[in-house]
Amino acid sequence: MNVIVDLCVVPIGVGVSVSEYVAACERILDEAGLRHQMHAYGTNIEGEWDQVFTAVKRCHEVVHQMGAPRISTSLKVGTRCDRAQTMQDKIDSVNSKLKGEPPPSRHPDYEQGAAQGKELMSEDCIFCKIVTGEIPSDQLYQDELVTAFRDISPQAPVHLLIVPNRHFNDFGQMGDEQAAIMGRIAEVAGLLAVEEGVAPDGWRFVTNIGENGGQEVLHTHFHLLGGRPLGPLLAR
Ligand code: DGP
Repeated sequence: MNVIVDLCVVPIGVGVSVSEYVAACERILDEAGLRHQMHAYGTNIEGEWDQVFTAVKRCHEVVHQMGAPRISTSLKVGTRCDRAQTMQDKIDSVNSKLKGEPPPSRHPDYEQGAAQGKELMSEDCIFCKIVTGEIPSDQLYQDELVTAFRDISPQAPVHLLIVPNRHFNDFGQMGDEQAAIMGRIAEVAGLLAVEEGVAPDGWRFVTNIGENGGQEVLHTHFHLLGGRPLGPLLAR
């Protein structure tokens, strides 16, 4: 289970400046590979529950080792199971409202759904449910931004799908603000191509958009295909 926390570690009995202790904690979070954002009264951290709390424990251990006899930590903890949401998603959502723009995931169909009183969230989306684990999949990779799993109906010896955890109807709905997600998709695709053994001979990475594109599932996804010569790009 993923968690977002707001951590404020306050060493007691070490004088008025705590910055060296905060720096030590930031280093621990870096080493743990956790996404984190320091602010004036603490640090937001996101990641897998056990990894986050192991890092919090390590912060206490190290700050004690540095000479603090007491530590008083405050911690806000948030989880959600209705959909995947990162810290950046929360910020983007507020920023888009400040700019007077609809959230980036709002496709015209989404607005239409709203007008018809349909549930706006992606509850009906198969891939959102795969991301949260509500629908089982043969999952190969997941982090706070993307999930990769095997296609249920493989068209090649290796046929994986890589999806953003957050719902976008299709790739055309994604923009500049999703640069981090797109970068991660590229990175994970390269890693999985190596892991699946298709990197040496080559592979294909495609996304279908809309009806003419042959898109069946309305949640941005990339097909990673390989393991045999894939022929021309388009069926003739
Ligand atoms: P596209 O046609 O580009 O929208 O591709 C959708 C792909 O998603 C298609 O190759 C089959 C796959 N797919 C559909 N439903 C599921 C599912 O429940 N689990 C998995 N693993 N793949 C699915």
